[in-house]
Amino acid sequence: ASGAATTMFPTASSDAQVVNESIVVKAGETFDGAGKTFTAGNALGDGGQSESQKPLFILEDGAQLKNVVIGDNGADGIHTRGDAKLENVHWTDVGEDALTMKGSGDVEIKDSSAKGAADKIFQLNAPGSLTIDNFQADDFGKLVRTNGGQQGDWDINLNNITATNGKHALVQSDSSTVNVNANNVQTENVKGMYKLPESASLSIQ
Ligand code: ADA
Ligand code: CA
Ligand code: CA
Ligand code: CA
Repeated sequence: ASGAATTMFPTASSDAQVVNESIVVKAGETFDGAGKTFTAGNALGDGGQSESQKPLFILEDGAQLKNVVIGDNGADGIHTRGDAKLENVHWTDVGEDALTMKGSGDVEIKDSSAKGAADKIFQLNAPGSLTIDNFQADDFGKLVRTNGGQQGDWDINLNNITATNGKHALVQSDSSTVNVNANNVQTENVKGMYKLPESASLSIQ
């Protein structure tokens, strides 16, 4: 598609399923939320900026997550432990962050959205690739952040993105070997844009 991302921001359902123990999607399996809203209970955290919160979902290597709305308590969002695919996943109010790559792998996210991130949406703590296609972000600090001060081989591919009202950066990394490819990224009121070391590779189309 050559236009902006077409994904909408759904609203959280008032009869959300409260998650008090992280839901583990086992290696190679698919969790289909059928469009339901899942919100964190207090056992996972309060959705603020405390780093000790737990995720609603843990995706083991090769797991897929689809048709999920994460509701008003986003806690520590989603953790991936290897390769993962997400489709039609929406964060209505990002908690500490929305998704963390905890294990190296290739993570693909499509037809999804996130808003209300006091700081990061995607936090990359292990090397690998993050490929996002057809995604809307609004009201965030950073869309993508590789772990502060860390070196690693990351490939970050942004395709068909609409990002509005970003406070710090679209992509920020301290890694001298990060590669960022941006294809049809539309932004409005996003401060900082690409904050990367000189040696990083950045391709914008
Ligand atoms: C911060 C913190 C890291 C890590 C990260 C995260 O960047 O400095 O240690 O906790 O958040 O994964 O949320
Ligand atoms: Ca954090
Ligand atoms: Ca976090
Ligand atoms: Ca929030």
